[in-house]
Amino acid sequence: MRLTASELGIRPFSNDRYFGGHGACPGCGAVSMLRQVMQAVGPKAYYFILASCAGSYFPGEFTVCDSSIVFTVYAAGFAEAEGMSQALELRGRTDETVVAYSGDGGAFDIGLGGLSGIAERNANVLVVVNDNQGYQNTGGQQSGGTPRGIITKSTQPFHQVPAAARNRKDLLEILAAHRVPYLATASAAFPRDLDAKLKTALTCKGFKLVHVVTACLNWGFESRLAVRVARLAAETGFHPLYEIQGGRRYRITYEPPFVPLEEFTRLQRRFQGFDLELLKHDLAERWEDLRYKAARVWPAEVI
Ligand SMILES: Cc1ncc(C[n+]2csc(CCOP(=O)(O)OP(=O)(O)O)c2C)c(N)n1
Ligand code: SF4
Repeated sequence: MRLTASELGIRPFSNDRYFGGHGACPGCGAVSMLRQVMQAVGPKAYYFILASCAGSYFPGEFTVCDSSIVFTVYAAGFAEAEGMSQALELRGRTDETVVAYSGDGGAFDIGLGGLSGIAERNANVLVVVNDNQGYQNTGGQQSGGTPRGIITKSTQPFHQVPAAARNRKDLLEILAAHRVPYLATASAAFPRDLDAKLKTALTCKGFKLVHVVTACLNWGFESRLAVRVARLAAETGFHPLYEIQGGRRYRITYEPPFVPLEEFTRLQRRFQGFDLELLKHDLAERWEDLRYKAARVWPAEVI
């Protein structure tokens, strides 16, 4: 016997790609980002979700989106997405999009080998990295994307490595070295910028990645403040918004007013006892590097 969608308790499809009923923490900054991603990508899409908090954004009991979802593992997730894009291509189904969706732990650390592989092969996949600056689904441990000095569940009790002696990976720089068609950073609190970048990404055949920093409640802010925290991340220069075409052409898409960093840090517990000067130094260096690269003029034939 075949049951209709309403008999199964599944909500009817609407113009919204992502419905209410998710299982994320109330106030999670990633959910509005995911909603924006799904709206921009449209219904004909396959999402490969690497192990992360996103498992709770799609609880499974009730459909909360109208695209196909595959929950997968760190080591294979990116390659599975590539395989799907190849299968669709072989069948001439070029109007469908394959998305690999990963946390920073998956993209910066555990799945980095797979990510590098599909970037090298220029797989026709849109990668969305939900960077909440830690392994948040397992309680908030430090990842390769956690800025230096920030207190996480795994750094706080031990302080084995002094903050100044640690490094942070720059994922976009790693991928720019692969010379992929399109890379961008974005923020859920800047929806027009995010939407424009997703649309640009979707016009590129091959590898494209949008790296979104989203506010996570494990950062220790009030749940109503996720959008404000995400907005301040960009306004203070903590999270620069830019894009890179062909691994070389950098463009800063938002010139921040450089609101004092303290406006951002004072809202979050993870910055308690934190060496703000270290962060200011890192940000100044990052901006100098970014401006240098954005000012560089490449000959027209170099993509
Ligand atoms: C190989 C492997 N190691 C560990 C885990 C346990 N695990 C599940 S989700 C998760 C955290 C993921 O962190 P991240 O990728 O940053 O995504 P977030 O949860 O922060 O959204 C971990 C460690 C796993 N599923 N597979
Ligand atoms: S732990 Fe953080 S990222 Fe995960 S659902 Fe909760 S608020 Fe969102």
